[in-house]
Amino acid sequence: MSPSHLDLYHRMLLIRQFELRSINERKSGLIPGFIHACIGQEATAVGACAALRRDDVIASTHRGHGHLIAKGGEPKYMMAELAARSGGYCGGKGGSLHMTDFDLGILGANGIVAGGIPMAVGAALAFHMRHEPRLALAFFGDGAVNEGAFHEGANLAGLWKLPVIFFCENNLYGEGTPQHKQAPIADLSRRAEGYGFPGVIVDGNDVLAVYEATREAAERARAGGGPTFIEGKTYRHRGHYEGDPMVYRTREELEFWKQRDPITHLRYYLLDEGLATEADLDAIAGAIHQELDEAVAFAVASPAPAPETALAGVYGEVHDGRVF
Ligand SMILES: Cc1ncc(C[n+]2csc(CCOP(=O)(O)OP(=O)(O)O)c2C)c(N)n1
Repeated sequence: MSPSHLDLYHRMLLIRQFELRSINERKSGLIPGFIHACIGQEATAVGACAALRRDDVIASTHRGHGHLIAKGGEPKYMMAELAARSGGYCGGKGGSLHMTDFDLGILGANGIVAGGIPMAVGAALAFHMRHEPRLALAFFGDGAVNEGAFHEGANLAGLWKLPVIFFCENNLYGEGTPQHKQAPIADLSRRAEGYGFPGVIVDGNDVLAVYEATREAAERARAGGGPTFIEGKTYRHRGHYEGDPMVYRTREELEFWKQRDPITHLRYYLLDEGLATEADLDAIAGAIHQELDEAVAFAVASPAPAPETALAGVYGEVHDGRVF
């Protein structure tokens, strides 16, 4: 079933506002550590996850807040995790880079560039061997395409026709290095041909186009047709991390992409097509504001992890040769 346009808008705005609030709470001292914001990239996360089923899985990245919210992650547990509080997704021990919720099919954010790709391919291999009609989607950036983990994962997935989608959020930079200084080709989706599966390019700031491309890829994967590489061309509005002086790009370039903001784009589309009124969109913004106030209150009220739990959850428990 197609997602409702208002749901897509709601999720994208929730991601944007969650991150803006997190950035403020980092300044207020509630949140320690790094924040890698995905502001500007909300359409790739939301469009892709809208084409998945609840029991499909995603592997995320260091820029993962959007992926989690798009797959159903709850802001209050995310905010508590960012604040290093015990009520967070990983008990406050992981922070922004290590949020996981297996019940929602979130295999985890990942501090290792391309680190989620082998995990998604492994999950897809498991689904394939168990004849389960599920699939895995790995999100990664343009920089990750130059890592060995991408090539090894893509090769096996192509060879064994695994139900996996390689979703590259090409925001044109790996930290401060522009894409043309890291790879000899402009369209990274061309890499897929070498591994025997299709590569498609999509406007990563158009949530409906992203949804449609991912829906097609998911259909092919579930029908046994194997992987697809989707390259969503997009842009991050903020630095690589909060505090990045951003000396590697011009104000004009940033302005060019802000004119193509995915949320503004969808907002005008909804209003122009008569799919929503200003009042509908204001009501969504109001509900999000309240949800985020509650998320911050939840984080503030949640205690720090108890010292005696420091080693809990570090290792899986092994029973009958299986790790739990
Ligand atoms: C294996 C590895 N190498 C280097 C780093 C340092 N690092 C963190 S993020 C990043 C850039 C990643 O760029 P990209 O994959 O394009 O993702 P984006 O930040 O653009 O979302 C680098 C080099 C790392 N975390 N892991």
